[in-house]
Amino acid sequence: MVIDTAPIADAKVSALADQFAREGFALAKGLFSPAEVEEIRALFTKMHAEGVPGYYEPTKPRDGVENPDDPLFKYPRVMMPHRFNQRAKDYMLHPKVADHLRAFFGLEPVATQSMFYFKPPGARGQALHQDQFYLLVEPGTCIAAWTAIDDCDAENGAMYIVPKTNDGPVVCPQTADRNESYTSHFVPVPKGHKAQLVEMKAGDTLFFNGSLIHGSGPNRSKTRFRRSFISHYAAGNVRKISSSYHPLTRLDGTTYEVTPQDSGGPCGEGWKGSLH
Ligand SMILES: O=C(O)CCC(=O)C(=O)O
Repeated sequence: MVIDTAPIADAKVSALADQFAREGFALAKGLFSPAEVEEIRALFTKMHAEGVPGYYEPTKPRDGVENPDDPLFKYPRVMMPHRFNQRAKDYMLHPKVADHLRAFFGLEPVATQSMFYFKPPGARGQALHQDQFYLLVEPGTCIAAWTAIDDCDAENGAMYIVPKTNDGPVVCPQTADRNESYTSHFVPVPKGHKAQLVEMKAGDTLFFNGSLIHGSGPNRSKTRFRRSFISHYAAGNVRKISSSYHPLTRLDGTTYEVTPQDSGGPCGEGWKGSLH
């Protein structure tokens, strides 16, 4: 399968860049072709069936999920697949994603992270949070590219974003409701703002700023997965980032070394080791 490298109309990208600057997010509809979505879905279905020794083992507890009856026990997230799978790396460095990131950062981007979420029926979501709390990119912030691999809506645990929180501070989180969220951190919606559900079709990519408050609720569907391929990026002038994201990857696929972040961020050092 060939990744689609056809250039995107500049006007389309710059309209999204205006929205991204104003509101901290932008939704690029149909950025990944149906064939690309199918390839990503098949890639991770195979990985789930076979595992990746040392990196991803479907029956090995992860994300603090120890209960075999928890849907996330059988379907944990795949973290950093670009480190051991070339196709995952190719998709993290997708030229269409890169075109958008250049417009949003105003600089050449570098990739910091990739992930795949299966979010099977009955799985808990991820409470509202800010990515920059974990990545601690300096200078500036990170940007996420969250691509839907299934159609997503309120029932199967689509994303929530809180528009215009990108200009607010990164805050020390409160404790999340672990019945609803498999992660422990929760950032409340600030006064005067409102969380907004983002319904998406498979192949749509939601870009959001590292300070933007976002998360998702549980998958309440009995039958539908809510799979997503997620990557994070920093601008190419990044000097520091939390050590778990090292090394970074340039768009040409080469390794980019930067200094580990020495600050613990707004909570100090105590939170380190908590999940993103
Ligand atoms: O996919 C989700 O449910 C949450 C993902 C997320 O918030 C993130 O990657 O930062």
